[in-house]
Amino acid sequence: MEVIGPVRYLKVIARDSTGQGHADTVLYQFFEHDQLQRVATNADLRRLKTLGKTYLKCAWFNTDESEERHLRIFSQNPSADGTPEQVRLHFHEGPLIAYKAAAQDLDNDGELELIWSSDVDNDGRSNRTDRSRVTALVKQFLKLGW
Ligand SMILES: [Ca+2]
Ligand SMILES: [Ca+2]
Ligand SMILES: [Ca+2]
Repeated sequence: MEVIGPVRYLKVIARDSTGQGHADTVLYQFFEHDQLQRVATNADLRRLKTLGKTYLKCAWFNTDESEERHLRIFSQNPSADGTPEQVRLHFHEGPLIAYKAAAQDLDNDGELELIWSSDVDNDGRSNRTDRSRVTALVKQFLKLGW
């Protein structure tokens, strides 16, 4: 059980704003020590475009204006060499983690070669597509340098 949450994370929230049964809107918030630091700037939004598209495919969204369902994504660098050894994805339902995924750089060569994932895109199957979605989210998140 994790008592201490990540120092910094990106919170990603998707919504079905038109009531069509699928998410169409993505919001991004940058958190540090569980305090909102800022919302995404236009420059962030450009860099987050691909991440948002991938996240929409995960079908983890809210049907109202809430933030109940969201993703918290963050990196960990226990070796303190400046390049993360792990990136973790927590898919939240309110304060609870509904499911998780992670990528790890086992040999600390800068490549995150190990992917843990379940059915991150909620299509009822846990397969390579889920792993590729995790890989894409992780890559796009790392580009932010948050
Ligand atoms: Ca490293
Ligand atoms: Ca590696
Ligand atoms: Ca799946």
